[in-house]
Amino acid sequence: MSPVTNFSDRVHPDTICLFDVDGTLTPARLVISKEMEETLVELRKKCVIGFVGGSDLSKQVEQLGPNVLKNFDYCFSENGLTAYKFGEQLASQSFIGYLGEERYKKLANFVLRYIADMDIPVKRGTFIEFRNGMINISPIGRNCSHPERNDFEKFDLEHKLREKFVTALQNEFPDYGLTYSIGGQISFDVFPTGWDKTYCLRHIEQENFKTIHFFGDKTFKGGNDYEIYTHPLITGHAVTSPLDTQKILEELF
Ligand code: M1P
Repeated sequence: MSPVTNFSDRVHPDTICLFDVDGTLTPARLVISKEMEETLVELRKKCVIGFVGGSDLSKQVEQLGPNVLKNFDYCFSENGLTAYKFGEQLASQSFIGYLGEERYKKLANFVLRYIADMDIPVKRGTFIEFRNGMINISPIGRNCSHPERNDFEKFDLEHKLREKFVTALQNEFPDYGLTYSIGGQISFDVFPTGWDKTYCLRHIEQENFKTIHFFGDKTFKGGNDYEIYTHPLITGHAVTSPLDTQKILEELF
């Protein structure tokens, strides 16, 4: 099959559907179902498709499959700070470029000290994950097991550890221009204010899509889908699960 270079093969070439990943295309941090894969293959015949997730590309490959760059027209990792169109990487900016080494060092030292003083049932490894467009901070550590991740989420719901951590960071670094976003189960993302999921829209601006659908599960204020879901250019869909996403797609297309 020859590679797609424009969208004229679609029934609605001026419509794009953008999807959050965790809780929208897949269960949180788990793998996409066969049914969802088939739904997306059919949808791609009708319109342009892309995903926009907070995670980095390697996690999205684990969840959406090794052919993710081929299966979506647009792949937006880290809110679009790492971006691909038709499998080709698009230009972007970096977190460290924005913050600078000195300010980052102060932030990282504060975070590691704060976590060292946290009394939580389990601690594993990778407390700060350094990505291109953001850092991800996890009090339990990113390489915990799946049961440990579920337990932490429950513990955090009760003790509000992440909320308190974010408040401490906001108080300590009021002049850094950073946004703290609790989007998943065990961590929160830290990125320059404005580099939320709306960042990805600058990569599709020149296509002049007439309709931009966005599907996400964390569309409430404070959720990491809120800014894009409420953006004036977006037709937003709040979903409760991947099955709900499929149901809404059936109704729409
Ligand atoms: O996609 C939502 C979030 O998924 C992960 O969060 P957690 O590991 O806490 O469940 C992270 O990759 C995070 O960056 C992302 O926003």
